[in-house]
Amino acid sequence: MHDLILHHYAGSPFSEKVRLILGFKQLAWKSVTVPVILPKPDVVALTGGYRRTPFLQIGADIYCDTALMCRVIDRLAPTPPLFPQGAGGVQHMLAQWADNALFWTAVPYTMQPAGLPHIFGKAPPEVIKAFGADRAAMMGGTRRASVADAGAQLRTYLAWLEQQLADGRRFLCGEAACIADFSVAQSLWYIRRAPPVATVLQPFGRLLDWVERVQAFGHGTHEPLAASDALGIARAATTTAALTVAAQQGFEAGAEVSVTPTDYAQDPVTGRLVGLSDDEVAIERHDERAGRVVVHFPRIGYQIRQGSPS
Ligand SMILES: N[C@@H](CCC(=O)N[C@@H](CS)C(=O)NCC(=O)O)C(=O)O
Repeated sequence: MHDLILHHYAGSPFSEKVRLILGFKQLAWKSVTVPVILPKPDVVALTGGYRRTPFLQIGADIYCDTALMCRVIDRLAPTPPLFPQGAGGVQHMLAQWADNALFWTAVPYTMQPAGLPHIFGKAPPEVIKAFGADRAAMMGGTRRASVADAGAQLRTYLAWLEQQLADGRRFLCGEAACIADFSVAQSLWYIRRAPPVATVLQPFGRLLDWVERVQAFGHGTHEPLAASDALGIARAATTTAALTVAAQQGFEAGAEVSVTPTDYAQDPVTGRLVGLSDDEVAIERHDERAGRVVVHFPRIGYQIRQGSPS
């Protein structure tokens, strides 16, 4: 089997979600550090234009979006289960809420003036300015929560989570960790990187104990890998994912399609449709440096369109 290659950067919350899952599964993986802002030439060589962080490479298969990456990791390493039966259907709903609603209060709240020096360290002002411009362009016209709004929403959400733990359970959906724990933990991890802002967590004692338990899973074992070597691995590999194109969804196998995130960073990826189901779409593309790759996306949060976008 090919190595698991995580393309990520240290300060990315969604990457932390996946790193903790790799720790939970006690997996060994290769670590490619990607740029925090555009341009990302080595990223788009593999993904075809998707710029978000992280993504997972397995040979010539490129998995975008942590929702899909988590399912792939759980399929490859089923023990301990990331989606335990006992955690029920609500684990998925809670994870989706955390990846969206909770995340978009935690990030603007942490990026208030008191938090910035902790997030950016000793970065010079032009780096912070470039980051702001990159993310403003990535978000398009989306309205970002003010610190006051984000704070109010965040405190409400934290109280919900504390209530969920009120019966003394070890994890959010019971005695075993599940996907919801990792999706929620990424936002708390981000807030805790900025200690003056992390005081918002103080009233929530059970939640603070819980996040320590999730962080204790660690990140598994990993070795650095150069982006150029990751490209070489893709070029040398043939895709191994077993794929079929479901009938009656309005798309033909082999047709040219584009896949675009519907929330933010709406960069289309174009290719030939090779896989389609209710929870995944896969397209094949050729890149001068990466060779033939198959790029996979979840269906939730993505739009498939016929042809290439003009
Ligand atoms: N739905 C995506 C969201 C990923 C996401 O928003 N990641 C942030 C970093 S934590 C990002 O891509 N920021 C812009 C970038 O890294 O270029 C997922 O689950 O993977």
